[in-house]
Amino acid sequence: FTANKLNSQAEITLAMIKPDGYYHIGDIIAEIYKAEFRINKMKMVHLTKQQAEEFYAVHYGKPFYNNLVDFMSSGRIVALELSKPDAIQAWRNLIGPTNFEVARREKPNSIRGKFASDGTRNAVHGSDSSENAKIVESNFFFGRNSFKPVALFDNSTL
Ligand code: RTP
Ligand code: MG
Repeated sequence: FTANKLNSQAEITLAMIKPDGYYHIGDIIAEIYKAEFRINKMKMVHLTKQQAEEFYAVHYGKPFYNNLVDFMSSGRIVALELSKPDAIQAWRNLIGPTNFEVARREKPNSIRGKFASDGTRNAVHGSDSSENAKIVESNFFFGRNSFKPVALFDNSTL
């Protein structure tokens, strides 16, 4: 029995509390703990438009891209590296469907079901694959060359 053995069953995912979700930080973090995620890292930032464009580069050219990057750079967000077994799917289940109307109708108790307000403003983000979570998204916020936070919480050595 070692801490490493426990950790080897855990997966990480990168979550964001988006600018609209910022007003519900307490409720969202309570949901994270209730679902037994570990918060490895947490960083509060205000993305520049360029940084938002970089994070969402995979969506470049889609009809919602400009609204999305304007919104994501419009206020503070909180980036979190979460871990637990099957974290990526577990977090996506907890946040609910992308579309706010579907979320409200079909998953009213999900985070988006409760807090999303339109097609763009859907309160939270979650990684969609393990590669994205680690190599792309966590690295974007927490890697060696990542930008300065407004506030940082780092639990990784505990
Ligand atoms: P996310 O990446 O934020 O976790 O959301 P997702 O995987 O559920 O959705 P994705 O398709 O990756 O879209 C990224 C974000 O773009 C905005 N969006 N707006 N107006 C629209 O039709 C539309 N479609 C997507 C949302 O903020 C979505 O979360
Ligand atoms: Mg996505």
